[in-house]
Amino acid sequence: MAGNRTLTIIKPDAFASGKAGLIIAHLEKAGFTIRAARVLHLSTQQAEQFYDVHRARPFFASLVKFMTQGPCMPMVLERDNAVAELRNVIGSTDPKDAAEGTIRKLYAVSKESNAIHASDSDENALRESNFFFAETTLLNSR
Ligand code: FUP
Repeated sequence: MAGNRTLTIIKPDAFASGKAGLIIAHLEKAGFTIRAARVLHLSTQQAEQFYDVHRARPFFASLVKFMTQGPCMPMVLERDNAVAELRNVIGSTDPKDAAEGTIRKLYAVSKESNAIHASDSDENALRESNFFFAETTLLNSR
């Protein structure tokens, strides 16, 4: 899947406030196709494992608490140059710094409650997709 697939999560803040539909519409308008999707409520252990790279950071405990506060919606998305294109569409981590029209500018509340996750490399896209989805649940490209 390297190159044309990436992993996104509609985070608990955006999911709880009813923004999932708007965010999916935004992603589809930006040329992404949904190849897998589910709704789940992460356990503390799952959130810690997903964000393991940030374990030593001061915001880690708060981030885990935020990600486990309610259901979220991971999806595997496909389009050309998927990782870089999705990073452009979501905008900067902190909505204060995000460009106009990006998903975080439109829907994020703060640097922590920032509405959406996107993989930052092809390697992480594969790792994160495997975290949520079995290979057999992924649709193949036509
Ligand atoms: P991003 O790739 O834009 O999601 O940002 P990072 O990988 O740097 O951070 C992962 C998540 O940690 C962010 F989405 C939100 C959270 N975070 C904070 O809560 N505080 C910070 O100072 C940095 C990140």
